[in-house]
Amino acid sequence: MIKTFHTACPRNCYSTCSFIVKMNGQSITSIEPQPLNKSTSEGPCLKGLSYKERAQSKDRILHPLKKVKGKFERISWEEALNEIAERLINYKAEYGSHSVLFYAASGMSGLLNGVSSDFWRLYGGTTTVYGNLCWPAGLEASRLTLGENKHNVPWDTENAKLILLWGKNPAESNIHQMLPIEKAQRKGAKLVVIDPRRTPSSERADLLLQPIPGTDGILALAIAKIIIEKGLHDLEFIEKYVFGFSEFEKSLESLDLVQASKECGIPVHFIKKLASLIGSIKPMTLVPGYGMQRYSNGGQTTRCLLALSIITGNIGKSGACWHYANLQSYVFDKVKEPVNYFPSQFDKPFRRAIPTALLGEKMMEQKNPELKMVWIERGNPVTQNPDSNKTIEAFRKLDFVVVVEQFLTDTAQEASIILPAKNMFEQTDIIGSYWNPYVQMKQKVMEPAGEVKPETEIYYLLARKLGFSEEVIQNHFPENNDEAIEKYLNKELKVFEELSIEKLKQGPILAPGLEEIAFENMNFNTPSGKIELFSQQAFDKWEVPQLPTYERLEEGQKNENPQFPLSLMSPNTKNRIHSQFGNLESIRALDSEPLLIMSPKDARAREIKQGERIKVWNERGEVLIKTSFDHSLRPGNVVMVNGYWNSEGGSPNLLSKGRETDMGHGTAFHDNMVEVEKI
Ligand SMILES: Nc1nc2c(c(=O)[nH]1)N[C@H]1C(S)=C(S)[C@@H](COP(=O)(O)OP(=O)(O)OC[C@H]3O[C@@H](n4cnc5c(=O)[nH]c(N)nc54)[C@H](O)[C@@H]3O)O[C@H]1N2
Ligand SMILES: Nc1nc2c(c(=O)[nH]1)N[C@H]1C(S)=C(S)[C@@H](COP(=O)(O)OP(=O)(O)OC[C@H]3O[C@@H](n4cnc5c(=O)[nH]c(N)nc54)[C@H](O)[C@@H]3O)O[C@H]1N2
Ligand code: SF4
Ligand SMILES: [Mo]
Repeated sequence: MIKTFHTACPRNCYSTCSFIVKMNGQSITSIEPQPLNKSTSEGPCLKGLSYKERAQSKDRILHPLKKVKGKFERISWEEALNEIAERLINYKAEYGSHSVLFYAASGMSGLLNGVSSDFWRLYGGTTTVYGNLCWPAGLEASRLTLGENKHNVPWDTENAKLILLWGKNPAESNIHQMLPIEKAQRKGAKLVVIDPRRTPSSERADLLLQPIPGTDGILALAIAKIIIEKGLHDLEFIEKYVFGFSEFEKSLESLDLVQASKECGIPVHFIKKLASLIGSIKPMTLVPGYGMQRYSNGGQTTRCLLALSIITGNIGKSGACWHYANLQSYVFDKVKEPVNYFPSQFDKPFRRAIPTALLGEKMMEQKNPELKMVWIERGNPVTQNPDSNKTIEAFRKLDFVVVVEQFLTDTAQEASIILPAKNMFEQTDIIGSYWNPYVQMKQKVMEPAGEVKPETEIYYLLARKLGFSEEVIQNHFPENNDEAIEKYLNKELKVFEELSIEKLKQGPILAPGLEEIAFENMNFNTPSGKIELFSQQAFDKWEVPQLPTYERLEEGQKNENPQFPLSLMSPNTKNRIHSQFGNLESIRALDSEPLLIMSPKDARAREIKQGERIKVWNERGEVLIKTSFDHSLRPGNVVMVNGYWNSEGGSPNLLSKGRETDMGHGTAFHDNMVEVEKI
């Protein structure tokens, strides 16, 4: 008999698609679109469709493994958990619990991830990480300015008359966004893409501007200056809702258009053209991407862009929107990843915290106690955090590494013990989205494969082995049966009348209290109660200027090192979510190895041919891969997409530096200079 389940994709992906899974016993018969989700009604992407293959992959880890003389051997759960428990007890007794690092990242979202943090807190606290690899500079820039992170519902984009995709490439990273964009275009809207690369998203654009990486701040300020000089700004809106406009206007006096044009590489007449579009076409939806803020100046750059939406009054109306992140469906704190952007607010006894952007370096620096052990779940830091060589070095200095994983990733290769991880079909959980406005249930549709145990069960068993009291166990660790999990989730849902396990089983539910048009009431949760172009907090918290300013990149422009003249970007790509999916045959058939994309001009200067194997290197590492020429790429820029494993040929993070963004403790992956050499 075929059974139908409503579920949702738990990947760290804007779309957070709903879909319907049909099961015949333990076998998936189909993965189909879920029309109830208005943002993703067309159904999942190729990665979503490959979940069946992923669940059944022959490479999946199905039982605990222990490294013995450099090789992984199968061991029993009893043996694995006994060794882990014994070590946890000993490290704590001998060095203190902070000699253990708990590292979790964004591999799987869900409310149950809270159980992991609870376990480590109850263990007595650990060292953990703060900051985030992804989006915090832009989040913090938006929060400083608007008071919170929310945007109009995705389908409202079709009401825009001007759409700017600024450093975002939704045709690969958020395919469902291309539909409202196309609808808007059919109704006459103009689409402008601003990206150093010519991306699939730009194929539909009316205008593509290709700035020098990391210089968008000055481009935006130049546009603001022209708009204000021509009187195209919305004075009424500014007077009512904006704090610090006159200071902002004044700060633009010293900006020279010709110099700005030289700095960002966009000819003056194109800057003027874009200023005239932004100044005259309303409503405008500005969609800044996350890639663009992964620079040492990312937060200030984001504030410069946001200034354009503000001075033209494009906030709080249908079609008019600053479309960065929509946290309206993050109704439970724990749905957010276990990160906290502000170390001062840390739960002190629980955490000794190190920045995730400098993971390897800071792991090795810890003293009193030194780190002895790391526990990794839902993350692949060797591939995804900057400076892979440092991360590997730090791991190899430890006594003991536990990795909870589905596959033998670069990080799992460093493990002493690997515990097999669940997949999205093997446990029920509840997820939000940072783009669509739904709270959703990811339903369990099958029993875990092999000897796989979800993290909740692993912690339940470990809590017993560590001698946690019965009361603590009852309160924090659901037993691994479906009823106990649902009871745990229901407890979290109780606050919201609209939400219940039973209702969520029927499909996605709009977030309680959702504002379809964000900021429509013009309430801004900032110190002045207005939109803050001038932010004292920006200075007090992050020591950046109170106004949006353009800052030159730390590596790319300030420390120009003639030895490394090429700027390396490592954006996301269609068929992978970071380091996930690339190991599946269906994805490999399309995307088999990492490539260095470069301009033929840079290649010619180095006597390099299309498709030739070359060395990309800098003082942090090297990668040996093939080239692929891109005539549309600006000479001086090279690209290696994010997500390839070192075992597949190389992650761009072998080359990136551990460096924080100017605000939010983000990670400046793209501020990264390299040289390319014939081998
Ligand atoms: N298919 C797929 N989808 C994904 C992901 C994935 O890995 N694969 N990851 C998800 C996650 S976690 C994230 S954070 C998002 C990220 O997705 P996006 O927000 O789209 O971010 P990126 O792909 O990192 O970069 C977007 C674009 O910014 C451009 N860019 C780089 N530097 C600059 C610059 O200085 N100025 C300008 N104007 N543009 C610049 C890049 O060329 C790229 O085309 O996607 C999510 N969706
Ligand atoms: N150079 C460069 N580096 C980047 C980026 C970039 O643009 N350029 N982007 C950055 C960004 S935006 C992000 S968000 C990060 C993402 O980096 P990470 O957060 O590390 O994410 P993933 O690579 O998606 O997934 C990590 C692992 O989680 C595992 N996993 C999946 N489900 C589960 C589960 O239920 N339990 C357990 N235990 N494991 C599970 C997967 O198999 C995978 O190996 O990468 C960052 N790194
Ligand atoms: S990876 Fe993104 S686009 Fe693909 S199914 Fe999951 S949420 Fe949807
Ligand atoms: Mo991300």
